[in-house]
Amino acid sequence: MSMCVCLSLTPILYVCLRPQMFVYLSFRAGDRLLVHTKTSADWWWAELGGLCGYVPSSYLKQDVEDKDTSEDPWQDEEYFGSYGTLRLQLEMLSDRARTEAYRQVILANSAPLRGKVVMDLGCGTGVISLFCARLAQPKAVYAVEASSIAEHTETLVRQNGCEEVVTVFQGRAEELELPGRVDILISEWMGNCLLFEFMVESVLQARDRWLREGGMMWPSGASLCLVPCQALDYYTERMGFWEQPYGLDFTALQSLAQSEFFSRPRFSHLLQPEDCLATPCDVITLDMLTLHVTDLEKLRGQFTFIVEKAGTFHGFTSWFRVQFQSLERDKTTLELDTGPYSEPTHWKQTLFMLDGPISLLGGETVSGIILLHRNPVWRRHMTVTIQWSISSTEETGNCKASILYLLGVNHNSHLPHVHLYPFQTEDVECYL
Ligand code: GJV
Repeated sequence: MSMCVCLSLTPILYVCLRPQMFVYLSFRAGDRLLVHTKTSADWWWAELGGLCGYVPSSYLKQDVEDKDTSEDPWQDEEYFGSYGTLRLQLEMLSDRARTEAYRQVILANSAPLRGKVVMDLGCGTGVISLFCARLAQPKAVYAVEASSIAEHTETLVRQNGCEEVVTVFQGRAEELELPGRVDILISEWMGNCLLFEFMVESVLQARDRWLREGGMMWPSGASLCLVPCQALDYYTERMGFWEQPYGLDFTALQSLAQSEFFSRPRFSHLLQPEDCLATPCDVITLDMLTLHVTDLEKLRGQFTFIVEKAGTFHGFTSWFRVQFQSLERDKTTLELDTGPYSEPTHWKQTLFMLDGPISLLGGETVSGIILLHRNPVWRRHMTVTIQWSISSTEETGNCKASILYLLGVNHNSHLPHVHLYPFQTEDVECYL
């Protein structure tokens, strides 16, 4: 295991000197633990193999030889390394719904954009900056990009005759000096489940440094959406398979299959509208002008779904919507919706499977909370917890369960690390 700076605390790697069993977190001599919090002089909150618990501090000594302590909690090398490839740039550019949404925003605001200074954070190949220069008449566009793709962006700007207006700045937005403040900060920062990758932090920091008083953020708002759903095909493919493959009974593998396949969210799930068991709702909404970086540590949402038709409840699906407020008063706000009722995007949707399917009747309610807990160590990752209960209108039954997920899996397989940070039940309960 490896670690780095976590919030104001500095997790340090320790080596266990003597065996110690079952005192909160069990560990053995030689185990290397990640210490999150030195709760008291005697008891520390630590993590081992994805599990957290209290450990007696006297049994630990600091592992001074840990080479990994220098590992970057932002994983910038692999993060920007992957965005330097055309594979990812192509994936984003060829996402018509996404790219067209930004083009429409610029087109609809072409008149008020005249003479304005725009910052395009994470411009990639510069497509949004080029839309600005071509479709409106801004005074200047600062196209900021940290990955090596920026070396080509400059050429594209010249080839499209926009060099008078668009200036490319290669580097991390946090470390750059711009010529001055901007009127509009535009960025396509959204990840799976809206926040994964946490590029939003870079956007908020840039806002506080470079956006002039009264300036506009695009997107101006964002929301995370959720719906209870059926996922019969996925369930059958991963669980049903073990029932009688080639006439044999492999059901003994089903619990293993459940923990292997369903203990992580399924990214790139395409939810069919008919598999929604209720009307989707926004569980978390963000105002990009007022949101603080510290708000991102723990976000909480509530939901109550009324089941619209009888069906099998396999899990929850989530996605996001972002809004682009007009620069002109009373003009319509445009929106990019990545949900099942809109044109599919490269994000698709994210499916969280339950331990097992549950039959639902029309009129029953599924209510609960969703928590997004940002990983204190790996800053581009988070844990999603959904705690829910079902109650029928006749109030004949009530069941409750929680599912714990970590979004620390490969995103388009360009983040090779998998870092488990299980959510503590106490954390959930203090929010109830
Ligand atoms: N500074 C400059 N460029 C960045 C930064 C940053 N702090 N963070 C990300 N990028 N919607 N999840 C760039 C990154 O290299 C990539 O080209 C683009 O922004 C991300 C766009 C889509 N990712 C997303």
